[in-house]
This record gives sequence, structure tokens and C-alpha cells, in this order.
Amino acid sequence: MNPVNPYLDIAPEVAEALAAGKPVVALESTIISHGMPWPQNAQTALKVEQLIRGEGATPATIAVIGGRLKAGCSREEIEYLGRQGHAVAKASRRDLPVLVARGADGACTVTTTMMIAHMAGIRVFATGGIGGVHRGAETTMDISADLEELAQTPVMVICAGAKSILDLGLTLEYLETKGVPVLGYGTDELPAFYTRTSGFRVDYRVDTPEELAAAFRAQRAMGLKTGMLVTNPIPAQYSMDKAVIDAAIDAAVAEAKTLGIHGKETTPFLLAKIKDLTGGDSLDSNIQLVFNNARLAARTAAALCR
Ligand code: PSU
Ligand code: MN
Repeated sequence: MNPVNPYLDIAPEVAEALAAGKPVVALESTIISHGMPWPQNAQTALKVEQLIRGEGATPATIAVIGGRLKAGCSREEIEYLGRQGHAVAKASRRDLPVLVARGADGACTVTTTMMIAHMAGIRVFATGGIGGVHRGAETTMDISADLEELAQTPVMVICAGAKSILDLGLTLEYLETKGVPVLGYGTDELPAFYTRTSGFRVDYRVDTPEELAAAFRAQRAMGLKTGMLVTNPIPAQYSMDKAVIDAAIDAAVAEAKTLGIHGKETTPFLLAKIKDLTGGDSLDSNIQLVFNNARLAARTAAALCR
């Protein structure tokens, strides 16, 4: 049992790496249970771990299993999360108390992955896309808890920007209000997940893992408790046609509205719909951008350890 947090299990390999000052990269599990279909979900998650190891870092896939907060999952646990799919609860900040008390399972979103990574002492986290301010939030008030977590938990999140199921402009405004630095890796523009551009500028362009590490170190040394958002554009060869993806997103958003989808169901509904509408293309792009983010995260975690 962890003396600091009785519900936290840090995998032995992860604990050893942290104790030795070696690089560790956190990974989320909502992308496994809710973001991709079986078996591509588990295959991708395992490949991402392998890729991080190939860069000399230790992966820590984060999930709630049997009421335990896992900082590091085994192959069997990753396959379990993939096979169970939507049967595993999507776990955001407010879900943790009841899931833990009941000894239940939870797939961790960006929010809970940041929380558990921070509890374990992991500083860098790689994912695909973050949640944000939804289109129409001026009336629905649908703003992802991910933005609040970025405002209060000092973990660096490396993503490919956000999908335009969100209002990207309002998402950037919110992050500005909350004091969260938004960095573009090799770009001045916020990437839009499937495409490299969005028409919105980021705060700063950063070109190397060393620069990312230096900014994060400075933020921590000043005692700032905010997270840091790194947006890494999808590699050009995997980016999608903007017109195709925009049409799919518009149709998905319209259908969600007609069906009255709301609350925590909104994002999974939209993601699944977009996948259906674009066939395998969007899934392939999704997988490739996660690989790309994992590589950058491993290199940045290594730079932070130097
Ligand atoms: N956006 C994506 N892919 C995802 C998610 C969001 O492009 O897989 C998942 C992440 O786990 C994110 C969560 O943290 O959805 C946000 O859900 P909500 O919008 O309900 O806060
Ligand atoms: Mn929401």
C-alpha cells in the first residue's frame, strides 16, 4: 500500500524508474475503452507503450481497476480495458470517489489521468485529443473537466490539439483565463487533431523537447500549479482532408443535438459517429497521431530528467 495515497498502485517498473530519476510517460485509458474499437484499442495502447520503451522511457497507462488507482497497467489489464469497452465507466474527477469506494473499474479521461499521474509523481502525459468547450456551450454550459484539471494539476499534456466537435476559439479563451500555457510544437497554430491547422494561434511555438522541458521546469520552480498543454500536429502524411472531416463533424454534432445527447455521453457519441461517417480513415489518423505524441512525450520526459 502506498503510504501517501492508500488507493494508489504504482506499477513496480514505474516506481523504479521514478526512484532512479528516469523518464516516465503517463497514458490515458478512456481512449482504450471508449475511444477506439476492440481489438485496435488494445493493440494501439500496447504499441504506444512499446514505442515509449523504444525511446528509453517507461510507459504508465493509467486506469481504475477494482477500485485501485493504477499508475501503470499490465498487458492483461490493457487487454481487459479494451475488451470491456463501454462496459467500463468513463471516469472523470467526480467519478473517482464512488468508483474507488465500490471497488469498480474506470477508464481514465485526460482529467483523471492527470490527477493520478500527479499523485504518482509523473510529469509528462501523452494522449490524442483533449476535451474542451463544446460548440453551443453558451447555452449548454458543456465545458470539459479537462480544462479545469489543466488549470490546477501540474502535468504536461501532449496532444494533437482538439477536434472541432469543440469550439476551438472558446477553448483557447478558457485556457487563457485559467492561466494554462498552450504551446505549439513546431507550429504557431493550434492543430485540430485530424488536420495540422485550425486558424487559431497558440501562445508560443516551441521546437525541441529541451525547450518544452525548460518551460515546464520554470513553471514548477516558480511554484505555479497549472498544467501545460503541448499541441503537436498530426504528421502531414496522415492528416485528413479538412472538407471531409468537417462534414462528418457537422453531421455528428447535428445528430447529437437532435437526439438530445448530453453530459458525459456527448464526447463518446460524437467520436463514435465521426468514426462511422469517415470509415477506417479517421481511426488510422487517430492511431498515428497518438504514436507521434507518445514519441515526443518520451523525448520530453527524458529532457526533463537531464
Ligand atoms: N477527445 C478526443 N478523443 C478522446 C477524448 C476526447 O478527441 O478520446 C476523451 C478523452 O479521454 C478526454 C475525454 O479526456 O474524452 C473528454 O470527455 P468530456 O468531453 O466528456 O470531458
Ligand atoms: Mn461535457
